[in-house]
Amino acid sequence: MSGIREGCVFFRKIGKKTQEARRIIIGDVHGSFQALLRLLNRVAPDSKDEVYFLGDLIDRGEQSLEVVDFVIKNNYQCLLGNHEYMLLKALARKEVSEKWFNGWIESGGAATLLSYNNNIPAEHINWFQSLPAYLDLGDIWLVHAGVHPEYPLEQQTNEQFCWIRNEFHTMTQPYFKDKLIITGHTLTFTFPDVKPGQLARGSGWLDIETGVYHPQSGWLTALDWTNQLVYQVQNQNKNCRTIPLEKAVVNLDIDKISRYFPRESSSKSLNL
Ligand SMILES: [Mn+2]
Repeated sequence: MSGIREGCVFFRKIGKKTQEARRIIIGDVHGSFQALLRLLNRVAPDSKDEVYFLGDLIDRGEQSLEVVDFVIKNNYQCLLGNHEYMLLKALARKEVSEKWFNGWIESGGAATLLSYNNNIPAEHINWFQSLPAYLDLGDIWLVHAGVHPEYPLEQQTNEQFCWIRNEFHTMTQPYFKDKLIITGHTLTFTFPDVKPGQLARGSGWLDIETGVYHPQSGWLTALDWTNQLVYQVQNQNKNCRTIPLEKAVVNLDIDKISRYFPRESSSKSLNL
């Protein structure tokens, strides 16, 4: 096989060097089942390792059903993303959900309905309903989109945890003193000076959503927090790579992103 493939195996061994159970965090999959299988083949989690998905398993890509089924069957942990949130709102009650239904369909939900042949089983709906908005893992804190910097957690809703962008990304002080917030949701390369495939770090947070579905990127990311390694597969070709976290991440200049994304205009619309 090709050198790239051998390289993948080589790096996998480095990643598995320690005996310690690994904490693996995976960004938004968006129905890209083949890319997910390739990624997990590289990461090769064993039964000791803990695998976490940051939400948005569904929509945009063609195989939402397969992705959800796979995550459920493997008993991996998953957070609620705004796309699962939209699905639940859209399918909740016909009379109140037309706006949500149309919004969801236009945001990639059409591909999900096609994948499910218009019939999402109750088991999957119940599973979506059971997903937590955030997970506290001690030194790291996982959430799909972020938190509002000005409110305590108990005053925030799933809409904030699943959708927030500007207020969160322009924080000048970390939300937690002793925890790094790890998110998906916002495409990293929409921040200034971040290239497709790179991760983005701000004040107390790290965004690993590299946009597997996006024509400008195609990278799907898994972060091995234990070994500080980033595993990535490319959905548009057969490329894959493993990079030390510090080499994969761009530290954002908060003044610069505040100019790109002024706070006061941010909370008015829902960016689906
Ligand atoms: Mn999202």
